[in-house]
Amino acid sequence: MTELLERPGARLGEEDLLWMLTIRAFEHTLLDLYGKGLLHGTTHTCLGQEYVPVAIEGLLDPADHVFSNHRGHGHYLARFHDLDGLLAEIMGRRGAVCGGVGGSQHIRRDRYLSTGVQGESLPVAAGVALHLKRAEPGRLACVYIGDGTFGEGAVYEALNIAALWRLPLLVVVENNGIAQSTPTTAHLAGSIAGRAAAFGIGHVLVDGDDVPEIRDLLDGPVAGVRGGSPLVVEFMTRRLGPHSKGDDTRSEAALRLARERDWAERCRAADPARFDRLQVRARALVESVAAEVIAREPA
Ligand SMILES: Cc1ncc(C[n+]2csc(CCOP(=O)(O)OP(=O)(O)O)c2C)c(N)n1
Repeated sequence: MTELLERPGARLGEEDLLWMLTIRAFEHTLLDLYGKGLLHGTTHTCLGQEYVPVAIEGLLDPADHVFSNHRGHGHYLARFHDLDGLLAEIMGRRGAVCGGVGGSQHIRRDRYLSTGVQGESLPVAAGVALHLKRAEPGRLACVYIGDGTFGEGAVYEALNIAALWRLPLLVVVENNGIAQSTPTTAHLAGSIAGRAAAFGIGHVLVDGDDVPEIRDLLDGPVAGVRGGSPLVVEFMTRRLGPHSKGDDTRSEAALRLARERDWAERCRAADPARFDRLQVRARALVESVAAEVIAREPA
């Protein structure tokens, strides 16, 4: 099922756009802090993919479980709107959501868990989905993975059991066309849709970035997940930044193509005054949070 969306931005709510822009500002700030030597370890930004968790969160309930991956800042922020807890976690400062021991990739909070180990979360999410089916019918487990993670065998064990036991498992695939430095065309035989079909699992392709349209498209299928029909939703998206900090191996032409397809360009074109106003707000918010967190004591 493909939806090509015509006028992204026209129906986008102010709060959703604000959070898409805030996540973007947060990610740019992280790269900036790295450049200044103020951040250590690694981090993977979701630049270009911010609309995915914002759209998905609109379909979830706080009582649903969310499992995130190495590129998870947007997943966390779209769910909790907690800029300072996450930045403090990444910087190892007081007020960090996991006391500063999890860092960028390993966050645990309420019904949210992320891991930097590719594919690790799928069997865990399937187990939680089984628990929800028994103990809290109507809730679901949502797990975000990248296209490259279809190279992990654990993904198929989880899909098999999810289909067999009719688990409320929602797999959100952020297919950004590349896994670190390997293009999807060089690592994935067949298709993600074909792999879901092999297990009798439904698949929805989202080939657009208009948040209200995406929610309209997914509303029915996600209700089906709650009733025990596991689902793979594949977003055709793009990574605007490097894999982590400065490691982008793509050609200039490929990068230009990704930038041309950036949701932000179309949102700006739809309503430049609103876009600019919210972008100023988002940047100011992140800037003030960053200044405050940098000044904190170590966690
Ligand atoms: C089991 C495992 N193998 C290798 C890695 C190193 N690694 C981190 S991210 C990544 C690529 C992931 O690609 P994809 O799933 O497409 O997600 P994307 O980075 O594009 O968001 C790799 C190989 C890892 N984290 N875990």
